Amino acid sequence: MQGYITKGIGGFYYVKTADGVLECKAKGVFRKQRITPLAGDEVTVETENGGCVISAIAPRRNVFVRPPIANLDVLFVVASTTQPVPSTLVLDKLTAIAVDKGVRPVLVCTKGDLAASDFLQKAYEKSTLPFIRVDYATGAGLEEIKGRIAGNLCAFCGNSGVGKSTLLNALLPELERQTGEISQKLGRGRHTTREVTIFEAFGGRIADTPGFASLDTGKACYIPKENLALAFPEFGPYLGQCRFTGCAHRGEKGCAVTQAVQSGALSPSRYASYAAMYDEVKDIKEWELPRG
Ligand SMILES: Nc1nc2c(ncn2[C@@H]2O[C@H](COP(=O)(O)OP(=O)(O)O)[C@@H](O)[C@H]2O)c(=O)[nH]1
Ligand SMILES: [Mg+2]
Ligand SMILES: [Zn+2]
Repeated sequence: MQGYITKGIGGFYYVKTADGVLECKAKGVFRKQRITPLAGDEVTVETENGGCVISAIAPRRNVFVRPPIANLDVLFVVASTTQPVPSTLVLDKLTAIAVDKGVRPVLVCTKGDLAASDFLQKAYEKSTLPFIRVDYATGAGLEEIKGRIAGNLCAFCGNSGVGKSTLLNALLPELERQTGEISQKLGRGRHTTREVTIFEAFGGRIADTPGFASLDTGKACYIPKENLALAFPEFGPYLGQCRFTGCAHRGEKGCAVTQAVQSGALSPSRYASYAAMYDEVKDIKEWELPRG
């Protein structure tokens, strides 16, 4: 039987199949291969000694280590206009990591009622990244977010306090109850659950990722310098237009990317993030990069 892992906890995996959620163990072979099944994994379930076991894990389209999840389609990167004040560098790192892993990033701007959101909007208007401003007074933005959930496995990230829980509760007033029910079923009602839990909503799936503040923007997620420009999708048309092959877009003569920044076709803040990220990784050797 086929399904996907909604949650893993204490050596048990909860696999959503056409017949409902099955409590499974993983076959011993995975431990030998040092493979840990993850929420989001597409798996095959068999019965063994009257219980259910995960016998196969489909190849992963992508994996995140922290939070532990596989096969994300869409990453909503939540940024608030204030409290906390957004850092375009942090946002650009998150979106670049997503793009590098084949996940589509979507920026969500909160707290537009507390401070102007146009500076953020401006920073992204020349990127190809979707930018959704939510307004809880009017409900603006919520339908667009639901539309982007449809058909996808999604997660929300962003610094503590930007409004991730508020957004999830606005989208799904049922959410709190739903996660409460799940943790009760697992006999963990007392604890606030720290595991990733995937639930279905709006024709798609949402990964509830407690403590998912910032992805692993650390070493585990460094993007090698050769791939970095590709993680800024709007640079695409200029790549290959530079005078020198292998141009790093860091001040070389005849660089089409920096020319596009100067002419206003590309956003200076996006380019500044690219430059900062490039300078962070430029001296790291490929073999020093644990890729997660
Ligand atoms: N005024 C205003 N407050 C918000 C908005 N979104 C979230 N908040 C508040 O910001 C605080 C942090 O929100 P929370 O959802 O807990 O952030 P999280 O840490 O990302 O989950 C809470 O006090 C929310 O009520 C918003 O759009 N406008
Ligand atoms: Mg929260
Ligand atoms: Zn260049």
